[in-house]
Amino acid sequence: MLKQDDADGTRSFADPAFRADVLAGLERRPRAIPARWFYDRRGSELFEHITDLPEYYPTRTEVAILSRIGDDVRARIGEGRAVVEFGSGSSTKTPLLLEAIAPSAYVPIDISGDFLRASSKVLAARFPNLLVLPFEADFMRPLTLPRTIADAPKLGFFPGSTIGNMTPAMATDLLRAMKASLGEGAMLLIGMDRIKDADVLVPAYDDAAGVTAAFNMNLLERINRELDGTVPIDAFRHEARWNDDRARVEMHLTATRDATFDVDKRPFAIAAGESIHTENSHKYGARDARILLRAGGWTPVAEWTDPDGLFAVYLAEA
Ligand code: AVI
Repeated sequence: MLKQDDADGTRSFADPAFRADVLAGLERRPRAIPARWFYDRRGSELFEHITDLPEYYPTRTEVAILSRIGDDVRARIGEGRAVVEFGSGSSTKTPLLLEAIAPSAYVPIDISGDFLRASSKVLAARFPNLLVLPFEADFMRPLTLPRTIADAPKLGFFPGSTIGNMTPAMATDLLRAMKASLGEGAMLLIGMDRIKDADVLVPAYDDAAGVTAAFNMNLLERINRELDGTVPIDAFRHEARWNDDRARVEMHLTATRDATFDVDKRPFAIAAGESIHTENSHKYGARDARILLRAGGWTPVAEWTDPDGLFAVYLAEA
């Protein structure tokens, strides 16, 4: 089905997987739509903005850790590794690592080919002597990496606490898939956000400027834009909740009044107070993180944190 893209007036195809996830997510109780659908163009821009917010400590804290540990990481991993990044790479974190360890090659893996190619181009221009091999794939499953790097030992890189957006079961599966993809002798450098007081965690996901609210609400706008939706946006509000039992911040879109709407010509009704669960962001204490890594088949060998213990970066070996 052709759909109008509000952002630039061009026409694009509605993703059938988006339609299927939204329809199934609105049918189920409790209602839930996977967080990966946040990241259309507008959502990605809003996420970039989130990473600069005063309340959102993870990005700047992890960047500060990575800026400090380069020599130590280099000494621990040895020479000649190929860096395999799970995700397209960030314009700040990836160069920090590449500068520090001077790898033999860099392979960013992402399911979104356009984004992957654009960010790889920028990186290749910045590191003209580095072999950059963008690889379009779903890294949640074991992969056969490009043959060019077959003989190099690998360093997997998974910053940003993105692992926190998965349930522990999914995170364990992903760690195992990474181990299988990276092969013998691999190491993994991974960022995880730590458990802390709810009065720090909740504002990080419900900032005063309302950027995270806009990021969450954009999902409803995307449904209306791409799936013939009639969701009354003003009948929902953004909510961030700390779920202590599951050690995670949850984001919800909570109905402020009873509402009815259509998506893809299917009718839905939601009662005031009911919510659509849109994201989990799990937080890991020091021991929890090591247990998770071991459950995923990795042995932790080093860890670094910031002076306030907000965020941690782990190095593990296969
Ligand atoms: C991408 N991910 C690690 C972010 C997080 O902190 O869970 C996504 C995010 N959601 C709201 N703010 C940031």
